[in-house]
Amino acid sequence: MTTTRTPRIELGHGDITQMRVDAVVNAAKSSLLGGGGVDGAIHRAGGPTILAECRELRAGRFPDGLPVGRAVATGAGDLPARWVIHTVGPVYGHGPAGSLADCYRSSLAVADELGARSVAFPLISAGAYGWPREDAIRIALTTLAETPSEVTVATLVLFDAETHALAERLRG
Ligand code: AR6
Repeated sequence: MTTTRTPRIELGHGDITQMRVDAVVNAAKSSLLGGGGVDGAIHRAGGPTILAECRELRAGRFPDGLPVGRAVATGAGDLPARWVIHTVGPVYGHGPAGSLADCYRSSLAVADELGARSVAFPLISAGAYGWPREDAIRIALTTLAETPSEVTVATLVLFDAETHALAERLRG
């Protein structure tokens, strides 16, 4: 039976790679082969096994890369988490409407497949991909709160103090 439960939302502050959760979400690029921002931080802190698994995914399920709005899991290498869930956010102003919300929904769906109960999310698309922070925060909080999932705690991790304070205000 599909669940009707929704995650409890928490706000976190700082480096997502240090979170003691079952799964950490990566704001990846479609190639899955690493990059800057949170993606670079996850691969640096997690070590080479994450990239090796990403290369396997490219050789197998996703020869053309992971589409925007979709999500896929790997192990988490040396991170405290067990899994990394990679999702590709839309570049602001491009891509189909709703694809940023799709990232949060598909990441929760993958977390359910894994049996992850605690998941930490970065503010997807709000860095290199240019999404305005306030809108990105609203979409993240609304989507996480409304998506049925067996995940009990979804933590939205804001990297800097100003963005964290903005998220606190928007959550009310
Ligand atoms: N922990 C938590 N949040 C972080 C961290 C961290 N260690 N580092 C950055 N952020 P971005 P995007 C925040 O650019 O916009 C990459 O090169 C950051 O302040 O990481 O989805 C990929 O390879 C911002 O609020 O992701 C892709 O090519 C948020 O994470 C592309 O950038 C997202 O910023 C993806 O761009």
